Amino acid sequence: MRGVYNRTQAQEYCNTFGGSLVSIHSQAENDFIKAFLESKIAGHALIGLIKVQDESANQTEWKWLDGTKTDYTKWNPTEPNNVHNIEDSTEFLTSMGGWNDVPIDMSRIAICQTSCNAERFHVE
Ligand SMILES: [Ca+2]
Repeated sequence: MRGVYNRTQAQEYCNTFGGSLVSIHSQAENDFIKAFLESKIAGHALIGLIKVQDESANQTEWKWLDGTKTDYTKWNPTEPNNVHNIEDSTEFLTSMGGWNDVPIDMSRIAICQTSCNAERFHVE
C-alpha cells in the first residue's frame, strides 16, 4: 500500500513489482483488507475491480484486473450506483467494510497484491 493514484497509475505501480491491484474473493479476505486499512488509518483505497463492456452481450460486467474470477462482491448498500454514469473503478470504504464504485480517475491509496501466496500483500 503506498501513495495516491488513479486506477491506471495504481495498477502500473503494482505492476512494477509483479503485482496487481488487489482482488478479493471471500468474506475472510474482505475482513483482512478492512483490518489492514484500519491499521494504516486509511479511510479508503482502490481495489482491482473494474467495469468493462461486454460487447457481445451488450452489457457491462465487473472484472478483477488480475484476471481472477468475480466470485465474490461486497458492495455497500445502494452501490454500485454509477453516479453520472462514469463510475467504472472500485474503492474499499474502510468504515463500512464494503465497496463503492468511483470514477476511473478517482485517486486513492493503492492496495497491491503479488502472486506469491506466502507474501500476498506488499506493505510499505
Ligand atoms: Ca458509487
